[in-house]
Amino acid sequence: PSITTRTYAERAAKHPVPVAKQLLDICDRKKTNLCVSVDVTSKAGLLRIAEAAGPYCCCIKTHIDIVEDFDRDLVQQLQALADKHDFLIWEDRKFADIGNTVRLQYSSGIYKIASWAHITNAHLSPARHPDGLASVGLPLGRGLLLLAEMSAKGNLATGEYTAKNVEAARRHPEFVMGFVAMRRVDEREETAGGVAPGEGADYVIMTPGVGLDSKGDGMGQQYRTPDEVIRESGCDVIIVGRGIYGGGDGNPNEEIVKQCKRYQEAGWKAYEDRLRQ
Ligand code: 5IU
Repeated sequence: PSITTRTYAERAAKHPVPVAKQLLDICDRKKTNLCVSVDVTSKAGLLRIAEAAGPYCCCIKTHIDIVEDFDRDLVQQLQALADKHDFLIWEDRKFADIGNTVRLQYSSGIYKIASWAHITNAHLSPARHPDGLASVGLPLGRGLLLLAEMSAKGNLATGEYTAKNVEAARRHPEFVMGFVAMRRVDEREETAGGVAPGEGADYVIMTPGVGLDSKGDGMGQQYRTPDEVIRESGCDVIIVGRGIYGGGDGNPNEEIVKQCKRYQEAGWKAYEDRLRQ
């Protein structure tokens, strides 16, 4: 049976990547498939939004390198919020260099991403094997998403490139937990380059470009609804940024909570409808 007819709980029980298991369990427990993307430039703003959104989401996605006043305390506080509200942290780093370089970018420097981010992601472009990242992330129990598709208008992650991502994922079943993609890229024979999905293979598809009130942002972003993403396209997690925090330094807390509830409800309804169809 197709992955889209299985519940998050059923999939969690069998998933080979510990962090994917954790994520799917959180979705089931909190009844949410919402990942909140927080692209703000201050430590206080990031923590405030994570605190407000925490109860309603399974994951908070960060761009840590845009924070002007980054320090170790920021990631410690973020980790404490993740424990308190039961969500995972995804640093949307989009690694894209050779194995030896990404290994260092992941483990070292100011951010030491591997030390605090449960999930990170990478472009496949420079190498067919995410071995460099796996050497750092695997011992720490981290998970990797490959960028099989993107949401922006006219992006180049299509066709053969998408298929190569799916192939690469199959070579690291214990570390690659899934894909950033716009649809169920792992179940389409034509995009998988003729390679049949592995027996019991389960990839978590996390999908940006989700908005209920807008179709785009004038800078290439394209928005679809939670129903289009989860039910129609078979993706697993909706990623919502400005639709929730509002852009700039962020909406007031009451508005963030209100929008979180709205997207959580819409995403969960789409999931329940998909199980029934
Ligand atoms: N993001 C995309 N599209 C992609 C990928 C990542 O929008 O294809 I890969 C990121 C960028 C931003 C968030 O951090 O997801 C979406 O934010 P908004 O919901 O504010 O557009």
